[in-house]
Amino acid sequence: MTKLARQIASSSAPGWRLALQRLHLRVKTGDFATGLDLVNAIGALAEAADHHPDIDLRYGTVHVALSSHDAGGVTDRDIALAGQIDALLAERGL
Ligand code: H2B
Repeated sequence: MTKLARQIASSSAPGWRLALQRLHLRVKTGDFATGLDLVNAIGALAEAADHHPDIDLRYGTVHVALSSHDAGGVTDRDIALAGQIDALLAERGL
């Protein structure tokens, strides 16, 4: 198991799953406005980090996928942003 796979499997990014070379998280937001607000907050983190997730906003859910395009897979930059997104969700009780 690689170091990164161990990090994903342990506590670095709980709730996230690894598939197709990306880290995925589905967040239940309950309504569109809460999801939109979350997308904006994740966008601000992404701009600050210069690292940008793919985000799918639906009425009651937001799906976030993280990978490093230049590396063609998951790197420490994705793990770091996943951690920041987790902190955001905890602040918001999501
Ligand atoms: N975001 C993601 N997810 N992967 C990247 O490789 C990436 C990025 N590269 N945001 C950044 C921007 C790069 O284009 C700039 C030049 O740093």
